[in-house]
Amino acid sequence: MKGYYFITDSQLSRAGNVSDVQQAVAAGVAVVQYRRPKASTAALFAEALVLRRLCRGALFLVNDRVDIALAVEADGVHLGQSDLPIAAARLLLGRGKTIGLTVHSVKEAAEAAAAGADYLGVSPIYTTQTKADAGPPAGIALIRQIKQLVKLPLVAIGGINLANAPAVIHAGADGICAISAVLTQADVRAEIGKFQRLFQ
Ligand code: TZP
Ligand code: MG
Repeated sequence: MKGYYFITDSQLSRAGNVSDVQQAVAAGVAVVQYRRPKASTAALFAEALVLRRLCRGALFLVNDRVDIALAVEADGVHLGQSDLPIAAARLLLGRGKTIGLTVHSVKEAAEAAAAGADYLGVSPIYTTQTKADAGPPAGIALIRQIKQLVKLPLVAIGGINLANAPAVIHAGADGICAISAVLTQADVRAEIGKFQRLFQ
């Protein structure tokens, strides 16, 4: 979970999810999360199968959908607070798979750690237009607070760009995700590279 964490977004993508994931893998990202909340199950499965094959060397996680993750033999899932509980997801996926959970508070972070999450998404750090129901921005203070309490890797998300990313990393984020800041740019691979260099 160290470094830039890639998440797909069909709405913001210029060249499509397949091209974006190819660019992300070429940039050397450690994680690719396939997120496509509005797609049908059939469309999700078909595209996940293609993306899964592209992610050699990168962890391939599916957003929300444990069934799709199992069906394409993904490396794990990223869940939200209203998705399947971690214990149930773990039962289905088994111990070897990665389960991430989005948290919005110190309380949710402590609960996620107790439930056996492998890493936490801390969200949203700043105001975001990319996820309508992301909730109010928590600011980097939440990263610091969770870091003190929980020993899991923390991936920060929400309104992160090249200007504010250094402060997010400094606050203790192990990984950062910036969706619009990367996918609205013409050269996705080059843009990811700029975020990766912040970790060097
Ligand atoms: N989960 C919490 S905020 C968010 C997701 C998927 C969207 C982040 O997008 P951006 O464009 O980096 O603000
Ligand atoms: Mg979700």
